[in-house]
Parts: sequence; structure tokens; C-alpha cells
Amino acid sequence: MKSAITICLVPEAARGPFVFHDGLSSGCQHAADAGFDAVEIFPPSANEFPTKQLHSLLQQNSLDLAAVGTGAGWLKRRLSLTDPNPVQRREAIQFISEIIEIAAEFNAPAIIGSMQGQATDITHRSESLGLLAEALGTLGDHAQSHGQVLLYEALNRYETNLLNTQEDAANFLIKHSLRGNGVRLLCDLFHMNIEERNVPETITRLGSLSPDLIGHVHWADSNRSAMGLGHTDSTAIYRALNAAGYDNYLAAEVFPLPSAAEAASQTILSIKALTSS
Ligand code: LER
Ligand code: MN
Repeated sequence: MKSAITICLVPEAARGPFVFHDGLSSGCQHAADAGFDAVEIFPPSANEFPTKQLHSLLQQNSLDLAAVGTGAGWLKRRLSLTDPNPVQRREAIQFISEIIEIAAEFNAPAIIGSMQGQATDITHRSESLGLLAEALGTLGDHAQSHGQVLLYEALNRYETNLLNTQEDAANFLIKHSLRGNGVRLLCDLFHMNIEERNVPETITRLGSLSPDLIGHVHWADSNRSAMGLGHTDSTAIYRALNAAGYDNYLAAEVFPLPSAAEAASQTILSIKALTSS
């Protein structure tokens, strides 16, 4: 498995669970210095994505791009794929489609996390889930036409009332045949710590449902600090991921605590201890 660390380029998300907040150049340099294979970026939009600068920074620092977040569409513009208003939904699709295209230039997938939205008084959950399935199908096809998968992330109950557990998300993808559209699960261990009965057992069950269901992992401890700074059993989780055939990124989407540098070094320590044993 490979290591990745988050860089946030959105001032409105300065308090969000991302490690580096001091610009692309500084983030890439610190990621490389700490020994990461890749960076995961949270950009304001496709228009404001620093494509040229990123190409040269990745090359200079021998880094890859692991994935690109789309949550700024929600954070900055309140766009969501399950908005009852079709005009807003179309804008959400457009916002994400453009990020899919830019990420694909770097051979990276886009992430659907907070852009999934939630059911409200106006929209019943079943209708919202129908809208979500439709949007994931459209966006998954778009990602596939650019040679990429699309990462769908189940979030904890305080962030959405749509799908909270990974098994519900997996069954949803299967029910709507969304794996055929290239949609894969993003397992964020912070959300899983809140929602799953047993994280390693859940990963094992996902592996038995389909070997390529898990597309990406947010490598966070129980308190959303770097792995090792909470009470997550990272060894059991790593073994379950390995046994499930997962061989992609462990990406630190965590708070920069006690500092960004320490979150980075603690993360790389946690990954090296597992991958070299
Ligand atoms: C995004 O990856 C995520 O985990 C959500 O909690 C958005 O904040
Ligand atoms: Mn996440």
C-alpha cells in the first residue's frame, strides 16, 4: 500500500481535517520531506485548480496525486447531488465533472463526500437515495470515460443521513449496479470508527463482497488525529485491508495536530511500521 497526505487549498476549510494548509508548494515539499508517495488535494474548484504548478511540483518532489476532493462545492456554494432543485443538482454535477477531468490529467480519481448532501424535510430519504444513485451513475461514467474510478465516501451520521455504514454503501452500489459505472468505496476510518460495529470485520466483509470494492482509504485515527494518536487498532485494519486485496493509498485526512509536521511524521511512522513488517 502507498502513503498519501492531504493539502487543503480552500481558506474556508482552514479548520478542516487536512494536514497542510500553507499552499501547494509548501505542502508538496513537506509531503516529500516526510517520505510520502503522494498528495491528496482539496481544491476550491476546477477553475481554481493549479494544474501547471502541480505538474511541476509533483515532478520536482517525486510525488503522485492520490485523489482530489470535491467538497468545496458544498462548502462554498451549498451545491449537492441530492438537492431538491434540479438546477442546483445540475450545477453540482457540473462542478464535480470538471474536477474529475482535471484529476484524470494526473491519473487520479475524484471523491464524492459532502457533495452527496442529505435528505431534508422537502426530500424523503428514499427520493434522495434515488437522486444519489442517478448522480453517481452519471459521474462514474464520466470518470470511466477519463480512465478513472469515482470514489464514493459514506460519512458519519452527523454529516449525512443518507448512507453511514460501509456495508450500506456497498449494498447500495451493488443494488444500483454502480460498480459497473466505476464507482468504488472510500473507507474513511474516522467515519467508520463512529458507525461500524467492528472496523476490521467490516473491511473483511467488503472484501468478500467484491475484491475491488474499496478504492481508497482515509487513514485517520479514532479522534481524527494522525494514526497512532487515538485508539484505533491500525494493525488489525491493515491486515484486513491486505487480506481484502486492497493495495492502494492510505491517505492522511486528519487534523494538523499537534502540528502539521508531527501529524505527517506520525502518519508515515504508522504506515512504515505496517508495510515493512
Ligand atoms: C471528506 O473526505 C470527509 O471525510 C468528510 O468528513 C468531509 O468533511
Ligand atoms: Mn474522508
